Amino acid sequence: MEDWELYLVTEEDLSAGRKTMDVVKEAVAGGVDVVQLREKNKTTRAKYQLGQKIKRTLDNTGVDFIINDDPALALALDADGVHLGDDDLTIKAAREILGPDKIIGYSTSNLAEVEQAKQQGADYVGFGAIYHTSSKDVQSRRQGIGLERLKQLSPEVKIPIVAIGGINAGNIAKVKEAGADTIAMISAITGAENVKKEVQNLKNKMGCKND
Ligand code: TZP
Ligand code: MG
Repeated sequence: MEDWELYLVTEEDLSAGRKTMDVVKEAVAGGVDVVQLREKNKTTRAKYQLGQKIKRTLDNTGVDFIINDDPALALALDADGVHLGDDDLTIKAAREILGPDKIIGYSTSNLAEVEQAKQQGADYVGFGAIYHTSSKDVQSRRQGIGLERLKQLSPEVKIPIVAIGGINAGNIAKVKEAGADTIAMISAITGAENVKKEVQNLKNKMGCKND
């Protein structure tokens, strides 16, 4: 988690007609550090089957694998962790299912939520939507919260902050500079014409070396 720079969140419906599996392979070749299986329009069974393939692709690459929403699916896939939000199981319940070693991330939009997630045992927080996004139906109070809130937050928070929402090659450097430890994105990666090249470009813009 400490070395996560770029975090891909998958969504086949936002992948320009390509399969998520192909987007993941290209993104890994380009250098993403972590992949989250999201896929809001797939059934649990379909996510399980796709997750098994992604897991095989990520094994031995050093790229971490996170499952959105569903701790049982994360356990069944032996993923590295789960990402939760307000509608999902609590962090405590997820911890009971997954044990002490798996990563638990939690979605937040303000300092109070970050503090609460940290207290409840989250290993990292998602923070956003930084900019306006149409990739997710975000509540208006969480939409486009801006860099100032991120700046205010970053010195105080002792767990990694994963910034998300409307981030792309044009604004990624600013978000990183405002204090995000990790940058997460759906459409700027999944919708890119050349996913591998775009991931390399994004990592360069963040000032990371491509490894
Ligand atoms: N959580 C907050 S904003 C968002 C999620 C999953 C969507 C991010 O998608 P994009 O395309 O990178 O704006
Ligand atoms: Mg969720």
